[in-house]
Amino acid sequence: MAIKNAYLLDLLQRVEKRNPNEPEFLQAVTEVLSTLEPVIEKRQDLVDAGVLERIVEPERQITFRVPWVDDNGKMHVNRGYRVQFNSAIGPFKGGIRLHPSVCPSIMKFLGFEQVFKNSLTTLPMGGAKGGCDFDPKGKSDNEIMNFCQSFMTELYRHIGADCDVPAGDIGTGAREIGYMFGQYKRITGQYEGVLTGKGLTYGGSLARKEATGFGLCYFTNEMLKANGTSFEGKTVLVSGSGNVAIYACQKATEYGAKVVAMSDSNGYIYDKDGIDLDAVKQIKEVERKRIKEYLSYRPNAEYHEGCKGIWTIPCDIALPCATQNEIDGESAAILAKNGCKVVSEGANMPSTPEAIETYFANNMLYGPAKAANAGGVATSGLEMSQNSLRLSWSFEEVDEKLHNIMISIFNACDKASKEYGMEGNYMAGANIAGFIKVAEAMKAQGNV
Ligand code: NDP
Ligand code: 2IT
Repeated sequence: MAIKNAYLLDLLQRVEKRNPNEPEFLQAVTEVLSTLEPVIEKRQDLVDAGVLERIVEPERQITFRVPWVDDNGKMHVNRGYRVQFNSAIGPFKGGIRLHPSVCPSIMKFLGFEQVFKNSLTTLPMGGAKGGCDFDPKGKSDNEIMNFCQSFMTELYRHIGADCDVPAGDIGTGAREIGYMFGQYKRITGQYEGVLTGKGLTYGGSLARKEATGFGLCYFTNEMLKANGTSFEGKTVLVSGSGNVAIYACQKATEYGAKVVAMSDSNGYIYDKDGIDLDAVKQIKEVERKRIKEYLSYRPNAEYHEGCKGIWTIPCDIALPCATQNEIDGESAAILAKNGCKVVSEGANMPSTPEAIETYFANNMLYGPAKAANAGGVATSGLEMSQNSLRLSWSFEEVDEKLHNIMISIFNACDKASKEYGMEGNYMAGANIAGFIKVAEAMKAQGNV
């Protein structure tokens, strides 16, 4: 959507000038600002309070050296980050990404989006993101531990249960969180809920592992229901085969859909009989191998090199659960041409602006990441509550709270889209609903 409002255009130009060479960050800011025009027109008070100028600038960004020694005694140096974007509605909160592509632009787009996403959860969490350009692939457990300890040896001074609570993201799962938690405790002497996604024996929450994928399907199910349809009998593509993808596949299947494809960064599998999720869990969660190993469990399935081809498989519903910009305009056009009616985002910003335009031009239902994948961080919020209470809730209890949060997120997006004259545009609804709560809190707290 093009920005017409002069104030928003000027603000965007200032952001572009101040953040050159940060294409992902500018993409995320442009998308949000393009949907805020009707809010700005009604709420001059928020403009006067300088809320918008402040919301596009992180409160604090930390960059640090992460030296670690591999199993052969060789020293490596990576670069670590924590971008503490906004703490208006609660302590900073957001994941840690370990991937060679990690850079300031990616950290900042993720931190920026987290502000609005966390606001939508209804829980008191500000937005942040962190990470490192470290590649966990092919590293031994010992190397992963050495790396995580070094990373935390700097990060610990910037975080805390009431200040900033990191969690998992790409490349950071329960193993990494465990090593980081151990190092935090060792340095500070504090046993506190400073990280979420912890193991169940030391303060983790049941259902956190499943939460993003399950939440994505709970949100999508509400969106489908509101538009007179359901998952039942639908053919679904799920990209990725990591934490989010696996549990999205599981819940979509439980809802009566048939997931026929999954992927990793090397290629994708197509199983017309429906994905055997036990095989995927064994390959990815236990053996940490490549998705092409799936053929040794299901010889009749197909494997294709290259991850983009997954979007050429005919489907009713696409659930991108791998990474940013994985669906471009060309892939979106192929999805539409093949009859895909729904795209709902498990990954953060998986659709390029051209892809999003294509969804709207083809009247597809579009579940935007900030709303659709908020179940992970929402359940992190529930883990924080359990840690503070020094209690733990049953799987059913957490799952029910997660389900209710996802229903309320869908309703908030739907309501805001109607109130601001963009009915059915859940992207605008999510941005507006997420923005208003944070903006009110920023205004109330003065010019900090
Ligand atoms: P994992 O590390 O568990 O899995 C990531 C998956 O995506 C892997 O299959 C990986 O393949 C693939 N992938 C990663 N980078 C690329 C790339 N550049 N190109 C192609 N494929 C890629 O991460 P998660 O499942 O936790 O995260 C997936 C997405 O969901 C991310 O966008 C993340 O930000 C988002 N998300 C995660 C949440 C969580 O709670 N974990 C919450 C909300 C959003 P390979 O193994 O080959 O690298
Ligand atoms: O992008 C995300 O919302 C996450 N990676 C989860 C963050 C969290 O704090 O649980």
